[in-house]
Amino acid sequence: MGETSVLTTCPRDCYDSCGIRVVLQDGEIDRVTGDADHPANRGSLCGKCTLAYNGVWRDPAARLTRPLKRTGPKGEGDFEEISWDEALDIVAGRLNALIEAGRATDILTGHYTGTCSIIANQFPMRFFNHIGATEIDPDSICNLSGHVGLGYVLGESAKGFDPRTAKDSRCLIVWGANPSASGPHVDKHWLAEFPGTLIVIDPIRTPTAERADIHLRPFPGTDAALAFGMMHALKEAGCLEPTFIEAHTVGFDDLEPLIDDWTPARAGAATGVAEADIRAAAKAYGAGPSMLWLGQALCRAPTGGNAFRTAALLPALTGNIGKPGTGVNFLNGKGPTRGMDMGYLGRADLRKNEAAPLSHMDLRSHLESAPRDKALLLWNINVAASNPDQRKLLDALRSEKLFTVVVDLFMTDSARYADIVLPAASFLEFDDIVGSYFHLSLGPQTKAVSPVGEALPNQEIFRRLAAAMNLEEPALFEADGPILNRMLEPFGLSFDELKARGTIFPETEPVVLWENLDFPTPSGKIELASAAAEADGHPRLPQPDPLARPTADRLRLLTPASEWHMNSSYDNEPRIRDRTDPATITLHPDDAAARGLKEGDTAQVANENAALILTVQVSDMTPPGVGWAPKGRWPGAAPEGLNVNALNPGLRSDMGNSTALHGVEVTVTAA
Ligand SMILES: Nc1nc2c(c(=O)[nH]1)N[C@H]1C(S)=C(S)[C@@H](COP(=O)(O)OP(=O)(O)OC[C@H]3O[C@@H](n4cnc5c(=O)[nH]c(N)nc54)[C@H](O)[C@@H]3O)O[C@H]1N2
Ligand SMILES: Nc1nc2c(c(=O)[nH]1)N[C@H]1C(S)=C(S)[C@@H](COP(=O)(O)OP(=O)(O)OC[C@H]3O[C@@H](n4cnc5c(=O)[nH]c(N)nc54)[C@H](O)[C@@H]3O)O[C@H]1N2
Ligand code: SF4
Ligand SMILES: [Mo]
Repeated sequence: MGETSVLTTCPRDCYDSCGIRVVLQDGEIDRVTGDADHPANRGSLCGKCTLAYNGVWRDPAARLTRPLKRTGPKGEGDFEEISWDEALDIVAGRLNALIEAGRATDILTGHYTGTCSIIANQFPMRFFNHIGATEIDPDSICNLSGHVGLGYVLGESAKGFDPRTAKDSRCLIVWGANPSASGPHVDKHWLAEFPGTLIVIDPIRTPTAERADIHLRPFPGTDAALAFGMMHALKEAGCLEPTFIEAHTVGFDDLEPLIDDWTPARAGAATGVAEADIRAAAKAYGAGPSMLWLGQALCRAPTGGNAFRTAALLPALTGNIGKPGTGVNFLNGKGPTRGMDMGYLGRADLRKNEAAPLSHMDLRSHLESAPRDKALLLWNINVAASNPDQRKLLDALRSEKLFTVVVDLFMTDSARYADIVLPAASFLEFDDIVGSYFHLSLGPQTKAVSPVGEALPNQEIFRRLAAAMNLEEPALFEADGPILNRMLEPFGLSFDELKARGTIFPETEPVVLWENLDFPTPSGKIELASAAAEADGHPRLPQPDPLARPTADRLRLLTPASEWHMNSSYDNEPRIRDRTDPATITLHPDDAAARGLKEGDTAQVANENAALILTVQVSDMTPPGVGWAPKGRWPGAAPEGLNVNALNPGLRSDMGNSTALHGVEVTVTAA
């Protein structure tokens, strides 16, 4: 057979959705590399995936290869291999017993974006919808506050701008995103080639911030005050667009007094940003056409929903939306921006449990509440590493009463607490479709090799479980092939044609989203003031008030995306461990000096919830009052058995019952 290659698409939770070329020798994978012709990554893969996809992801010794049954105490990692039939019979028996007892809602499904390919990400929800299980709201661990906040303003939060329209733009604000880690090719190509003024708003001087013409460094959680200061400066400079405001927004008269109150000087005092820099940023944005990118960390403050509402006022007041080179982008959903029928995948119409989903912020307490003999099925998610309240959550997972099933590629911390572990196939091992949440593209996920051992794609696992439970709903058994073709129908393509073409843009030319300025809000306009928000218990208007700063002995802890991890993935890749050990916290030189700490010292990072020992790095990339310790390490690999999420008691944002992990405060002392 010699050398052949397969074109596929990276399905991880990343802005890039890179094109991948899998090179095979005699049908076996020789190497996983970037696709030189792919518009997003142009040949390279990120460092972390280059190592992981050529390492643990293909290493049968690192992967789960057979179903496992627990033989020792939970958390210890003692398992025996069993057959698929036996594993599915055990799970089916437990779930059917709960359903027959009228307790289907005590079956909890926790899932997120371990893989974002559409069938593996959504199809299992058909099973859970049909049996009437309780869903743990996926976005509540990530960005739900942003969706709710932006939803109040625009009526739709998953329709932003087409990045290709940047060629027509003269200014871009990147607010609370760090694509140098979270979308490295967006950073390296799209941002580097942006034709106008680049403004980055981030307390940390990230590599993305280093690219900026203007870097504003507000203290975390003070972004709304900054936005009001910018609106004041825009008004003074005559950059507000009265005609646009009149025609396409509601609530300006209510909002204007707040704008007048928040001078750039006042905003500067509240945020720590120099007044002149606020004015300079407003001037560049106001000149337009201007784009605004709202990153996912902006909504992870306790006031994150409000921050989103406030930042979204800038395009509304200056008319920077609905025209080439403008817009406000959070995430581009495949339904709202590519017309795909995403609801078909998970079949929400089959849903039997009408109750609101559970928030991840309530998972621990819910597991602790009676009756304790619930069932918890986790797939595409690693709650033991990534959820807050980690110590108590691990205690709850340790309960012998709870029945836990984990579907993953690896023996993660969560899997160690499972009764039954089921091996999932990786994206290299089955066909699917990947749609970027930044670029308006769609790419094939093409099977390159057979799954390792007995691993199966998520969707096949849940088909087999449905059969083992004697369920009869036909939708639970639909095969992948027809679903793939159905999802591509709007584009007049079959899956085989997509595979042959590689990544496509359903709209071949750049699209101006919101061009008709028709907003699905109650008023049909952009809602500067929102009665819907008020009805939900929020202020009618976005509020400028900054989040209170920590007291002098404490630091705010920021734990955003790491360059070397994909959320909690890849910490088991030895070459990534070599690059990321030991676990660090970066402190501003003044904060380090005040604590008698220097580079390389070990420090105790602690609060009411936990204490961790981390190695100190000293750099003014971190502002005074802030500690920076990126996410992604496996708690089980640390001496304490915990990671930074043990320091978060489960802080909630102001909207959506969603995580506010960047509100965590810690003391840092010499260890
Ligand atoms: N401190 C801190 N904590 C955070 C965050 C933060 O910024 N700071 N961010 C939060 C956010 S935004 C998120 S989204 C969460 C994400 O947190 P995690 O749930 O840890 O996310 P991932 O590591 O992307 O994926 C979860 C698991 O999916 C597995 N997986 C990959 N492909 C497949 C597959 O095909 N099938 C199955 N069954 N499993 C697969 C991976 O091996 C991995 O163990 O973490 C949250 N936690
Ligand atoms: N390499 C890598 N890529 C990833 C991930 C990963 O773990 N690793 N995770 C993926 C997932 S699930 C997500 S949700 C995205 C997240 O990716 P992004 O949207 O980029 O968000 P974060 O990485 O959480 O944080 C981005 C920046 O926001 C800053 N920030 C924190 N608090 C505030 C604040 O109050 N105000 C302002 N203005 N800035 C603040 C942080 O300092 C950080 O530099 O990345 C995805 N891509
Ligand atoms: S994680 Fe992101 S940067 Fe890395 S290969 Fe996948 S899409 Fe590309
Ligand atoms: Mo996320």
